[in-house]
Amino acid sequence: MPTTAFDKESIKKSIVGKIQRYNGRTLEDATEQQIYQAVASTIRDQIMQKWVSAREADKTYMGKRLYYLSVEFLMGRSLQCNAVNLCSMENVREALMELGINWRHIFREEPEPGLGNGGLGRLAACFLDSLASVELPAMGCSIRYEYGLFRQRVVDGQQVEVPDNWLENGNVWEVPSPDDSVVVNFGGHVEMVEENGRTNYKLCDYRSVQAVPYDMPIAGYDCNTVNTLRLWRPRSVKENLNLGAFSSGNYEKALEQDLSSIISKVLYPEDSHYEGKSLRLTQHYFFTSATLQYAVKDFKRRFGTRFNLMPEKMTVHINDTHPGLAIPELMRILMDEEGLGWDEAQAIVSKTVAYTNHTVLSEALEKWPEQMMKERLPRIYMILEEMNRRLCARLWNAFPGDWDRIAKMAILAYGQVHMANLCVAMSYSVNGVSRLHGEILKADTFNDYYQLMPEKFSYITNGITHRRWLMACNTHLRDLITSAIGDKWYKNPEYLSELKPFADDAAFRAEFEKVKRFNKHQFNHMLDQRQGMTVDEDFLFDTQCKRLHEYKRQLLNALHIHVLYNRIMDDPNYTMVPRVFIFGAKASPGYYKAKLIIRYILALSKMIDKSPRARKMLRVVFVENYDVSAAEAIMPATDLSEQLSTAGKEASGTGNMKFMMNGALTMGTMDGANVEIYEQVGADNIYIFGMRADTVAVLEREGGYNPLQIFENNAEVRRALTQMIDGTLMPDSPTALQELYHDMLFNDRYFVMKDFGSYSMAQRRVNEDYLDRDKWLRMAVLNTASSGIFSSDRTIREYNEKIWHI
Ligand code: 26Q
Repeated sequence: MPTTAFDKESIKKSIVGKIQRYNGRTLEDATEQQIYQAVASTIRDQIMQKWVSAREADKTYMGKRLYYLSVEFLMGRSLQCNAVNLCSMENVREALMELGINWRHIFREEPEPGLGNGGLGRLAACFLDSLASVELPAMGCSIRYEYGLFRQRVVDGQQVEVPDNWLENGNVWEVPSPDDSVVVNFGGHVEMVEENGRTNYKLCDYRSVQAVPYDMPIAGYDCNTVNTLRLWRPRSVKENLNLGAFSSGNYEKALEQDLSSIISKVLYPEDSHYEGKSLRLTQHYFFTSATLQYAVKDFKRRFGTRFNLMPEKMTVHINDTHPGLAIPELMRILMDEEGLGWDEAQAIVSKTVAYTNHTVLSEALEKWPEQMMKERLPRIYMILEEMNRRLCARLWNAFPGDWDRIAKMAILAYGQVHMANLCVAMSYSVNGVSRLHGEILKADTFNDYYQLMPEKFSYITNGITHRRWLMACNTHLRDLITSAIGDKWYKNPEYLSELKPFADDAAFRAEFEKVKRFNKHQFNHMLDQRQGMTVDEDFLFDTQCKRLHEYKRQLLNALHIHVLYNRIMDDPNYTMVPRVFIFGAKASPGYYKAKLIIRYILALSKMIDKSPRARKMLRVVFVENYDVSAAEAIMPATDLSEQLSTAGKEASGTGNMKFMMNGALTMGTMDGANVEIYEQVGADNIYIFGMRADTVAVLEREGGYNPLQIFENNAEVRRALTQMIDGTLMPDSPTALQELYHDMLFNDRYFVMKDFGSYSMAQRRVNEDYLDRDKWLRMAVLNTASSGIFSSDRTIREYNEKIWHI
């Protein structure tokens, strides 16, 4: 055990002492929030000891460093996971118990930093945990948003967004590092000056914003590595504030000029959907520029001006295209500030930056109007123009005369900056996040580039940190596994496979079932706490939790529930395995159809609850404000995981892995990482349905299919759809779901109707299998036992072998 671990007695002493010093109270009089602060800062003290020595060692480190740039880090709460990683969780739990305090109550006082939308942001957070735990020197870099992703409420059967003021009570985990502040410039114009026979470019009349780093320690599991998540916070540069306007009382004008007060106000709530807002562009440049300036400073501290060493000594990894301005920004620093020539600078940059793609949806591809880029970032725009000129010359040689193709591949075309083309052309590595996704990138999305530079392309299947998503959130399953195979899987999760023989052990299966029951009970606690309701713990828990998006097909799930309801109502003898369908999903505030789908789900829930008979077999629960903390209660309690995306659309998925690890079976299409889950567990331990990606692609090329035929031939579907708009479902607003109905019949872009039959058949099999308790539990155990490969430790090791070489 690491020597810095605190024993139980010192933990108790520290907590009581802090409450006395900071709050001037005794433990008995302290609020839960105050006790939380005391417990968290006790754990923080322990991390700090390691952080100090890690930073000390860093000073003489001459190897490679990784900068992982992401516009989102969806961290979730830190206290429990930090305690787990420091091997102090047991001591903390016992210390609190002896002080007469319930640790679960204290831990939920921690506000959740929701600095991300969904998969991409949560992946970045899992990566930080794994980077530290496999002891790679890395820094995560992003923005310190004042408001995270909105909090979701349900009012009158609809989503309502509420601001998420996560910093209200301060943040125990952050430490400002003002010494590392840098200045980022916006706007202005570029002047050329001849100096010593060389043309230099100078930005004039620009507006400056200071970037101050706020650092969060990231402690690895059972080791001495403590990495850093660096969140940049803008601060106004004094000279910059419009003092004239300010002193004449024109505060609005003074503030309007103060970019710094708005840059980091709020995280944009769009997930897999691009909107060309200029403030967003400003956010992206703000944190990439700050990060790159810091990285170059650190490089120079270590290696002086031997910039040709840069590709060996640092990698800048960009999480999707959002931090893609790292490419022209590094060019700018090397040329304008360090005096390198174009060729030299480009050779370095294109060996230093690596890019991961997370989506193939065309509406999510990032593009910026050239005009906006020119006005906000004139020097960066200039560099992009020159980069584009050289790129197109090269493309012209490769594909002479093929203008269409060249325009498709260009960085600048049709008045827009194409960030994906910039990232593919100028980075040394482009990777997908599952095998299928990697293949689609090569065969389709980036096929033109793949023909030209095939060696850049790879895929690395996503993963999740088994520490948060099993060891911390499902302590009873953790202990059961450890009682069977020991604890070596904590450090090497692939050992989970040693659990496979236990699938045939009746006593083990019985214990496994008990754990699931306990977790359903814990889920009920959470649900009761959050929205004052509970569900029957005897029911099968069937869950679809993820961002709301048409391609993820929550609609398919809802339509199926609707059909089940009608079966129950129409046939007094109908029975089924009692099921609760659990949904959790935030819709982007401007995504109208996604919001309609939420209304549909909520209306179904209400309609079912009105029938005492239907309620005995069927419930629909919408978990409000689905976030990391909710997920931590939902995953362990779930029996069946719904992964219904139209094949070819979900790049990977990571929720699918969390459910599997916690012993849920997957109901899924052959999409993203579902394909690899299928390979790990085998066809007998998963429910696969629906069209394959190649079939979908063919149908799409043919311009779709005719859903009306299905409507005409399938009476159950027809009935459900009709009820959607005839007042049966929503007596108070019968026409509310008209657009959903219309889309399903005339513009079923994601093939909901097409896959319905196959989905419904697969769901029948679930019913049968669940009744056979031995069979079901055997499958569930095998899912957990096969999940080791989906630990992000494996993912990170693969990134290091294939891409980073640290
Ligand atoms: C970009 C520019 C402008 C506005 C918005 C965006 C934007 C924001 C968020 C584009 C995409 C996203 C988020 C994408 C995302 O979360 N993708 C998910 O990434 C996961 C991790 O790799 C995968 O598992 C999921 O399959 C994928 O959907």
